[in-house]
Amino acid sequence: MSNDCLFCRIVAGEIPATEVHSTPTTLAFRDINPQAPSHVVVIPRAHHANVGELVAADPGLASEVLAAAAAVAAAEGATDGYRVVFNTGPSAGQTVHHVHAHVLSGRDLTWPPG
Ligand code: DGP
Repeated sequence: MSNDCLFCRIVAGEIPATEVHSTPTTLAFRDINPQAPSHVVVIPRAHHANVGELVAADPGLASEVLAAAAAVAAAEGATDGYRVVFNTGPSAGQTVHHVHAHVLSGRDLTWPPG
C-alpha cells in the first residue's frame, strides 16, 4: 500500500466507496464522476501505477483485473455492450496513479473517444 495513493486508501477502507465486486486480489467500485449510466472502476488491491507496470510485474494479476471487469459488466447487465478503458499517462488523462480499468455501459458509446 502507498499512503499517498487514493485507491490504496479505498482498498484499506480509509476512504468510502460504493463497492460492486470484490475478490481476494481485486476491488470494483462506482466512479465518483460517472461518464455513463454504469461506470465502475476495477483495480488490483496491490499498488501498480499503470497497466504497463502491472502486466510487467504480475501478468496473472492483470488477467484477474480483466476477469473482474468482465464480471462487473455482466453484473451491471451490459448485454448490449460495454467499454473497458485503462487511461495511461498524462496524454490519456490518467489522474489516479494506481492502475484501474473503467468499465462503462448503459448508453451508446461513441468512437473515437475524446
Ligand atoms: P483516470 O482519469 O483514468 O485516472 O480516472 C480516475 C477516476 O477515479 C475518475 O474517473 C474519477 C475516479 N475517482 C477519483 N477520486 C475518486 C474517489 O474518491 N472515489 C471514487 N469512487 N472514484 C474516484
